Amino acid sequence: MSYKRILTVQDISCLGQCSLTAALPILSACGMETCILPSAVLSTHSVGFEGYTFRDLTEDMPKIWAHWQKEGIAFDAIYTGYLGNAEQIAYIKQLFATMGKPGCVRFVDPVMADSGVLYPGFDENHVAAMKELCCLADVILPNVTEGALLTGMEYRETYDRAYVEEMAGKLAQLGPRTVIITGVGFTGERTGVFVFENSVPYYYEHDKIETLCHGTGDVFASSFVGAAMRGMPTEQAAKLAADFTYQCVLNTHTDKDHWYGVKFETVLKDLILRLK
Ligand code: PXL
Repeated sequence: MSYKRILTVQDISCLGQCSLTAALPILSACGMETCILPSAVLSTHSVGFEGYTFRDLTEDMPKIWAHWQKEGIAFDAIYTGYLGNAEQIAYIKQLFATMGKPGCVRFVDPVMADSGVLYPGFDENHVAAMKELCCLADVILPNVTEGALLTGMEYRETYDRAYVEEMAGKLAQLGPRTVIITGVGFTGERTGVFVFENSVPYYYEHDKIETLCHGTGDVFASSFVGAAMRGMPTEQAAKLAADFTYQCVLNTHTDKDHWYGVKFETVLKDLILRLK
């Protein structure tokens, strides 16, 4: 496997085991040189905490990559997660156009909503901007809520395979070659990922652990991107990332004080073994 250089653009939630504080260690464990472009610095993530700080880094973003351009830096992949505002999303379009090596893979996790509701601070303008970004991606990784927002479909808590297939088809029409919808469960006891690549569907499920565990989407997306960039076929990488995320939740859910994040650190060694 050749040594790949990835850029990931997301916030730093100083406490919360999500976004960059999850992506950086997970991608590094996958053997990637991982460069970061922080979109904002928050004291904690925005779900379940009150009064968190938010330092917007929008202005710094183009200055940071202007320096990289002077240094002749380019990336094998660019992976975006939580972005603080629509202006940042517009910057990512420029980044996609200018900072990739030939064949650069563009992964967009359109982090903006869960369980039927938008995260604090986001509105329909954010959704519209995120939709435009998805049109430029090779791979997108929405959850069911984000999929509904991006396609204009009704959000449903329970649904059948036809609903998810329709959503995946509509998302693929935006442009990405690969659509991965996370948190897809057809019964209360099971959950999984629905992959739609070149119009071919693949569903992988495992037991659902009844818990509110924040940050699972970031753990899934980061381990998927790492595995895929090692050259693993999409279905296999999605299965590996789903299994790893499940293992992280198993490792966390009995600790009731740890509601705000996923304890992935103590099982990172298993991610490395899974990649072999
Ligand atoms: O895990 C996604 C995420 C990332 N960053 C921030 C968030 C969230 C989800 O709530 O609030 C700041």
